[in-house]
Amino acid sequence: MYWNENIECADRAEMQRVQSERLSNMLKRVYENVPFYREKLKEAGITPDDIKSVNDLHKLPFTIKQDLRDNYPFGLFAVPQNKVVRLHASSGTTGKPTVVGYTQNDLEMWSECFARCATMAGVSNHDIAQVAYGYGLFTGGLGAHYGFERVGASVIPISGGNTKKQLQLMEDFGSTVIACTPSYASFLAETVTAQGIKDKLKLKIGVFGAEPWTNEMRSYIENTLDIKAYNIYGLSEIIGPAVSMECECQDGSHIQEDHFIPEIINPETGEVLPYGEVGELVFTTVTKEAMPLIRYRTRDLTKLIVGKCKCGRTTVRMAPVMGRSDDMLIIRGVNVFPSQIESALMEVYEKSPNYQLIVNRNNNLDTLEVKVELTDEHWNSEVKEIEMLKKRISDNITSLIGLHASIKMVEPNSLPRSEGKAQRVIDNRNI
Ligand code: DLL
Repeated sequence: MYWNENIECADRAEMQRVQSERLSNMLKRVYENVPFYREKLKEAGITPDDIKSVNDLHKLPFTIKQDLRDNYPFGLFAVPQNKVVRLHASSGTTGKPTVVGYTQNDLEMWSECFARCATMAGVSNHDIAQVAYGYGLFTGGLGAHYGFERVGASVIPISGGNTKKQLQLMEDFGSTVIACTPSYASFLAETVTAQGIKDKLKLKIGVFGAEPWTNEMRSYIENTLDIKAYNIYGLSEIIGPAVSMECECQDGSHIQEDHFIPEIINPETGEVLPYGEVGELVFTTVTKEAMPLIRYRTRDLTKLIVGKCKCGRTTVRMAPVMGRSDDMLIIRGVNVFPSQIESALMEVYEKSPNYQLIVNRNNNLDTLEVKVELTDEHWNSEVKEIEMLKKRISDNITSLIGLHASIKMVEPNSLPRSEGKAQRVIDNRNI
């Protein structure tokens, strides 16, 4: 089932024609209405007329998160304030938040994109969709809400947290779809198992995103809740959730490339990389009215997959995000992504582990500690068994990333649970 077959299954030439036309219109709009971009294009010696098609995209300058901060709050808007009907902002742990505005048409486009995604996951007007992403400045809750409504599903706008109530409504209302972060889904799965209520639930589909997650974590959630788990990707600067989504083939996420043109670049040099190579994902939004972005550097590392998918869609796909170029930890010269540690843990752990990485610097030497939460079963087992588990985890991490980590097994339920995005890393080196 497709939501918009004409575009989702368009041939390349048609897609590029649509992209080129929209790109050209967008550039004219920003040149006229956004002083920041007019200056930037002038500096690069480019006028909108120089960009004839998507093939000229690489000539345009990049936009980075700092540009949004420097123009806080509304400096990048391309429409007057009376056309802006919604504002979202990302919290940002450092500096000012990044603010994104939407016109009525932008919200329409966002709901259309989410509706395509929901349909990809098999969600329809026969479903009851529980939205456990946070509602508020974060785009997850409202983005999913209007998208599921667009396909006619019955939406439960419960927002994140309050696990007891989540499970009660899930059971009483017979929710068939759950949308939340994968770390919260893991926690829900854990609680469902602990309460022995799986048979009382009608869940079939999970729409999980907003943070990286591993295949191992997917299997844990799918097996424990007996659902199919789909990856949804997005970032507030572009729209929020629904920039891309997995179909039933689960072989990369289809990008809504008639709205957001993707490129992969070498994060060091900015050079565009060919399809299939891993690098930083960059998006140019070609239909957004309130805040169009030219070649926005997401910092997310992935690769693009071209070619018709088995589902019939032809849109370019992105592989699961393997990390962010700014999340990558460099420990004693070794590049470490939290997702690699998670994979190493999951190979020896039969459930989705709760863990935390703590990086310290002692006498100029970086150390990595991995705190792993024990299950009740392990906690009550022999010390020897826990020691064996610890050794297997340690060996696995060393063989996977080539770095020694000290492993600390901690009590069940002692690490913080997340209702939104999980905080996996505590890097004490910058303090
Ligand atoms: O996380 C939007 C969203 C909400 C996406 C709900 C999916 C579901 P931000 O808070 O601006 O927006 O964070 C964006 O989160 O650049 C990625 O680093 C990460 N991210 C989002 N989705 C995924 C995913 C929302 N499926 C940042 N896999 C992005 C890996 C993801 N990382």
